[in-house]
Amino acid sequence: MSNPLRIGMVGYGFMGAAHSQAWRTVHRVFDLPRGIDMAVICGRDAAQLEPAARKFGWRETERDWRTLIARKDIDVIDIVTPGDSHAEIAIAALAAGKHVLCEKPLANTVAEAEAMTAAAARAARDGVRAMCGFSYRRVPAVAHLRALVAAGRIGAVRHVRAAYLQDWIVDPEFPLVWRLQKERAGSGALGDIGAHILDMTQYVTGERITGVAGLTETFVRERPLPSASSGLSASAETKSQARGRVTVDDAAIVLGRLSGGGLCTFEATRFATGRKNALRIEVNGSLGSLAFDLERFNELEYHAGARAGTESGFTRILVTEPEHPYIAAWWPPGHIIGYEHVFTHQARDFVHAIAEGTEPSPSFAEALGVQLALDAVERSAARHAAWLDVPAV
Ligand code: SOE
Repeated sequence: MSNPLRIGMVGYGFMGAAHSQAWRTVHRVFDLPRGIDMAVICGRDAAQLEPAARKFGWRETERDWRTLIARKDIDVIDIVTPGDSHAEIAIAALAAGKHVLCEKPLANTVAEAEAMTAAAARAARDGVRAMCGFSYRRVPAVAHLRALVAAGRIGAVRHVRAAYLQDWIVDPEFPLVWRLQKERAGSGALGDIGAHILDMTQYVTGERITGVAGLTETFVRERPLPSASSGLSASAETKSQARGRVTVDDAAIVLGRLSGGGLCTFEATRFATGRKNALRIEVNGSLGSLAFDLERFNELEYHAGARAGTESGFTRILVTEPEHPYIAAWWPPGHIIGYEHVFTHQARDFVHAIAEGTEPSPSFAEALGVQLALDAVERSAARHAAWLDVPAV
């Protein structure tokens, strides 16, 4: 395809693999207005970068993101680094006229997220686009849930009940990886997985979280230092004898209010023993309810409140039909898809926004909205779950 978008990706960890898979696939599955050229992968450690480039399918490598951004032959910067570098890279890339896709959460602090949002607004005047990677919006069932809520199928939203549960650090000997360090990750379970359910809540309801009260806890306060950086897994060999302080939350519990008058509860934890990557969101409305469970990726639970007596209760919608979001491009009706597909859908939507000159969603401003809610939860938790309003963007 002519005029392909030339992608430069910064980072090569778990999300680097997920985004690479998306860039490799997106133009082969969807009919895109622009082609994709997986031009350059960028990272500091050559020993990890070169094999990642080969494995993931990138043409070239760069060791310094500044050099990457300065290149004239790059159109898009895809940021899949830990949160401490998002702001610096994104702001520089936008100033250089590159479209930016940035992993979630947008930044480690509200101040950084505000600066990124301002940079995105400035760049937008020249047709440059910026999007944040809240990938679960691109689960077909989640997008369909949103459409059903918007169509009034469950009436006014009364409750959102959302939980994102993992258990990968239950072992106190699990090393102090970057996700457990505040200066690198910003926060712990709250920002890493709580951010997803806060964003999903605002996305599926079309409403804003206006206030929160939060509790956070760090159950294991010291851990062995890793001798090599590791993402979600670390073997015995990657640990050293020395120990360091865990500076983020292990778990967060949040009460919230929605702009439409509904109430919400959120739970984000890495200590839900036995729960690997369990995300569930249920929306109860005045006319019915809808629920999504990530472990049942291709389904929605639906209760139409008007259905009485022997037919009441939740029924299962199979989100596998060509009329459902994203599905038509994949397999014949009834055939299921999974986790990696959401990154492909995300890449598809971003390419369309760039080519068609539309504002991508979630924009940096929307992601700043999530950051403001995360920040309010942390401040509330520091004040024994005091009620705090979440400022509007
Ligand atoms: C780690 O907890 C993590 O990889 C998150 O960072 C992702 O956003 C989520 O998709 C899976 O879990």
